[in-house]
Amino acid sequence: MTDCQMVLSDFTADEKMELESIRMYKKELLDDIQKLKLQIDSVMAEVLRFESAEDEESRTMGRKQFYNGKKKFNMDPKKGIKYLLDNKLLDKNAQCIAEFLYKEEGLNKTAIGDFLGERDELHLQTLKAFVELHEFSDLNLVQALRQFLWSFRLPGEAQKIDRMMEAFAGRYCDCNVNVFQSTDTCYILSFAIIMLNTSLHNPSVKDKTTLERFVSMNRGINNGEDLPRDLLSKLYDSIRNEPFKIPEDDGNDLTHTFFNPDREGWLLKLGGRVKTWKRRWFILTDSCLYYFEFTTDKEPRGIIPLENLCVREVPFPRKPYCLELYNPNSRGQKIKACKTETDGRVVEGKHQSYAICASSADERDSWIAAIRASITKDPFYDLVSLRKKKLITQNQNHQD
Ligand code: 4IP
Repeated sequence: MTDCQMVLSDFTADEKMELESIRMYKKELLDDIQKLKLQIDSVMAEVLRFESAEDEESRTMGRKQFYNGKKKFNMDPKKGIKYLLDNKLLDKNAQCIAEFLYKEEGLNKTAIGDFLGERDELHLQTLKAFVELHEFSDLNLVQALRQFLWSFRLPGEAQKIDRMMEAFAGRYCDCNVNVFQSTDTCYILSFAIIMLNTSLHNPSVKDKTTLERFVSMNRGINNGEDLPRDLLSKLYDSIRNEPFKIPEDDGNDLTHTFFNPDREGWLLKLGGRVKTWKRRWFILTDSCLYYFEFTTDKEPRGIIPLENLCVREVPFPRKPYCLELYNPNSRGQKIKACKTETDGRVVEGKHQSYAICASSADERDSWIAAIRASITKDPFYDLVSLRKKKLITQNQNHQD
């Protein structure tokens, strides 16, 4: 006989009834608990349904905001990135921004180039991180340049180009340690290749660079030594056989040109034959001055190539802040320019000089400075010659 049976048999009839009622009560409680559990489960399922609907809604909102951010970026890269950061759609660090620029589809490559070319700290770090996302190991310089120049569009400004090509050369040399003696060599050769590409594939360049000229142009750039002819010849053939593919976001070179002006703004211009002042929207880019009737016009009303021209301050009655564009070598002759007549015909300009009026002395002086810089500027030439000078001085110091 067990202890339990012994104990049970010791209970009185009343006690047994009480025990039975406790058992019943326990069972009822367990049933209630079970019911409550079921109710809790169904409430939880309901809550989850709500939460996931809310999540979905906020995901849709997030997606919408992200899409808006991309659109803003394509119109104004700085504003676009700020919007994405403010709305916590991108983390505020260079690595995240660089990955966004490198991987995200549908971004305008001109806008990427503009963003990467800026000089502020975040932009510089982003450029560094962006370049490091490129893998150049075991690629020759042309292959690496093809990859790099396809990932964004080089901006038109010399300083921006310089920073980007410097970053490219650094990355290429890190990935291919024994190819060049210094990053400057890589930098100079990269420019030589870009120029070779223009020479071989731009139909307006008549005098095509030969392999011999390409080799001789690059004499002594490897810290005073020549690069192996075999290497240069391979690079030359690669470019000759296949030009660089440059991203064309809008498929319109002119639009691109006007997207990256050196300066733009409203000015008054004096007519050529009829001396009336007209308010025109001026854009200075690529050593040309364009003027439009409206900022939104696609086609300029007039184009003035600045080659061979000079600019100076000039006084005009009742127009105190004027500048003049003139040709110092052929006074009295017409300046080479073109304009669109009101009937749409493009004709030669008829100005012997252009009188242009700004709204303040400061504005006039800024335009004069910008025009001067544009006239004398040949970004590629200047950048490369600076770098070559640096290499030569380094070598001389080395030999001394
Ligand atoms: C016109 O005067 C305008 O000033 C033109 O400027 C100017 O052409 C014409 O010069 C001048 O005759 P009216 O409109 O009063 O006739 P825009 O083309 O900006 O309207 P430019 O060459 O300055 O563009 P000529 O040289 O085309 O006659």
